[in-house]
Amino acid sequence: SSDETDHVFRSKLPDIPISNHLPLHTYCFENLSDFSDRPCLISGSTGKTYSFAETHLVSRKVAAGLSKLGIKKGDVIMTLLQNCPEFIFSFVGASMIGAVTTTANPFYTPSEIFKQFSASRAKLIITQSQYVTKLRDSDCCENSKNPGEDFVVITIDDPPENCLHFTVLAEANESEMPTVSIHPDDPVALPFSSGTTGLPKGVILTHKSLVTSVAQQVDGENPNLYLKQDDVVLCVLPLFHIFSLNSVLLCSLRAGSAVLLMQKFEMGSLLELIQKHNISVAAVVPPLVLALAKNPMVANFDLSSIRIVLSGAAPLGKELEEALRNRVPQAVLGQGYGMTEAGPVLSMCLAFSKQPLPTKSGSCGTVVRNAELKVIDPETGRSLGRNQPGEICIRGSQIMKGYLNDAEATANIIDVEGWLHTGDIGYVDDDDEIFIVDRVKEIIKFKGFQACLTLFVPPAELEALLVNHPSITDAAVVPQKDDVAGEVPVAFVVRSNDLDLNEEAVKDYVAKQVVFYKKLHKVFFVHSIPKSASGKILRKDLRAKLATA
Ligand code: AYL
Repeated sequence: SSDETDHVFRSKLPDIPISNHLPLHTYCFENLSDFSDRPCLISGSTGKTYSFAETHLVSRKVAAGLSKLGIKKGDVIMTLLQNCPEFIFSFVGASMIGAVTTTANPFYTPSEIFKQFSASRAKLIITQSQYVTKLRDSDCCENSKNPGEDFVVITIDDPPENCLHFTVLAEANESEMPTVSIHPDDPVALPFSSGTTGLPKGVILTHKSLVTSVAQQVDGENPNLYLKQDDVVLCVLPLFHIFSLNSVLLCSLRAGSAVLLMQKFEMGSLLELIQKHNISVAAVVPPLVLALAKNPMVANFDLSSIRIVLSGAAPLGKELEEALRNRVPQAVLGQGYGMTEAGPVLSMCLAFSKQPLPTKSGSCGTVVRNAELKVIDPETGRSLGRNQPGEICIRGSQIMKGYLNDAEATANIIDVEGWLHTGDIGYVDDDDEIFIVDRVKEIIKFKGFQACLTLFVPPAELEALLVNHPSITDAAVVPQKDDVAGEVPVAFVVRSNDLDLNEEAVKDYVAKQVVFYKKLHKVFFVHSIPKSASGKILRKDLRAKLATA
C-alpha cells in the first residue's frame, strides 16, 4: 500500500518543534535553572531528597567515575536494581559520556541475567549486594566469568568481595568528565523485549527516540501529559521497564516534577507515601488499579492529592476504571498505550493535557503528536478507516532504531516505509480515541502483582528450554486465561520415549531456570505439535484446544 492511499491518524494536538538534536541528558535538564533547588528525587523509604541541581551534579560525578573505570562512548553498562536514586545517577551519568544502559530485572534468574549481560556485551554492572550471588551462580553453566575479575561490579550498598562501592562513581570529580560528541542516532538505552515473536532482544533506543517520546508527552504550549513543577509523581513501577523509565522518570526530569521512588510495591507504605508526600500523579498498571480499587485499607487514607492516574502496559477494563473512580473521584483517570520498541508511547489520554479534552472510559488515548498511526488489515496489509479493528502501526522519530544485532527481526517489525507493526489489534473511533481489542503476537502477558507490573513471557524462550530437555522432542507454549494473572503459560510437550517424564517433572525443570512469572502452570503431553507448512507453530489451534479442554 502506498502512502497516498493510507488512512493515517494524527493527534488532535498540533505538532510542535522538538529539540531531538540534543543528547537525552541535555534535553532533560534543559530547563534546570528554572527549578534547580526544587526536589527532583525523593526516596520513599528514607525520605532523602535530591534537588534537581544535586541530581545533575551526582550524575556528572557518576559520568566521570564511569569514564575513570574505562567506560567509553558506545559501551554498555547494566543496571540490576530496584528503584533507587542510584538508578537515575547511573542512567543519566552513562548518557553523559555517550554510554548505553541496559536495564535488567533483579527478579531474573542467573541465566536470564547472563543472557542479557552477554547479548548486550555489558562491561560493568551496577547492582545491590543481595544480587551479586546471581552473577556468580554456578547453576548458570554458561557463566564462566567471575564478577569483579572479568567484569566490574559496583554495589550501591556494602560491596561483597571483588566488588566496588557506588562511591567510586558518586564521589568522582565531575570536572574530569570527558567531553564526548553525541549524535542523535547514538543509542542511550537498551531495554530487552521479545517484541511480537521469538526470544528477548535488545531494543536500541537512541537519544533522538527518547527525546522525541518525552517531548510528545510533556512539551509544547498544551502538553499531552501536563506535568507541573509542584507535582509529585509516583515511581513504584520498576525503572528497569520502559513505562516507568520514560513516562515517569524522564518526563518528570524534563518538566521539573518531583519523583517519589518506591523500592518495591507494598500497599500500606504506598498509601502512607501518597498521603505524606501529596502524590499528585500516579503511573500504574491494571493489577495496581485493582488493588487501589478493592483493598479495604485504602478507605483509611486521604488520597485527595491525586489529580492524574495514568494506567498503561495492559488493558484496563471499564468496570475496574469505574471502581477506581469511586476511590479517587477528583482525579482524571486515563491510559497510555506503549510498547518498548515504539519508544515506547503510541498514545496518551487527552484528558491529561493542559487544556483537557473529554475522553471515553476504556480508551487508551489518542496517538501522540508528531507521529502517525494507522490500522491495517493483518491479512492484506491494507490500511483501514475508523472503527475497523486491525493491526496498529506507528511511525515517527520516537520508535526504536532496531533490535540489537538482529537485522532480520528488525525488518520483520519495521517495514520499508518506516512503520512499526505492533502486533496489537485495535481501532480508532470517531473521536480519534484508540481501543485495543486483541493481540496477534505470540507473547503471553502475566499480570505480575509482586513485581508490580504486567510482565511478558516469551513462548519461544520456554520452548527453547523445553526442547533442551533430553526426554522432550518438541514443545509449544501458549497462554491460558487465568482469573488472577490474566494469562499464564502452559505447555504442549512431545516426549521422546521416557514416559516416566510427568507433568511435575517438566514444571520443575522449567521453574528452576526462569523468573517466577514464566513458570509453567500446566503441561499437556501430546503426540505432535501442530505446525504450518513453513514449520511455524499453529498457536491459534493450540489456544482453541485449551479453550475446549
Ligand atoms: P511493553 N492497553 C492495552 N494493552 C497495552 C496497553 C494499554 N494501555 N499498553 C501496553 N499494552 C500492551 O513492551 C500491548 O500489547 O511496553 C503492547 O504491545 O512491556 C505491549 O503491552 C507492550 O508491552 C506509557 C504507557 C509505556 C504505557 C507504556 C507501556 C509499555 C509496555 C509508557 O506512558
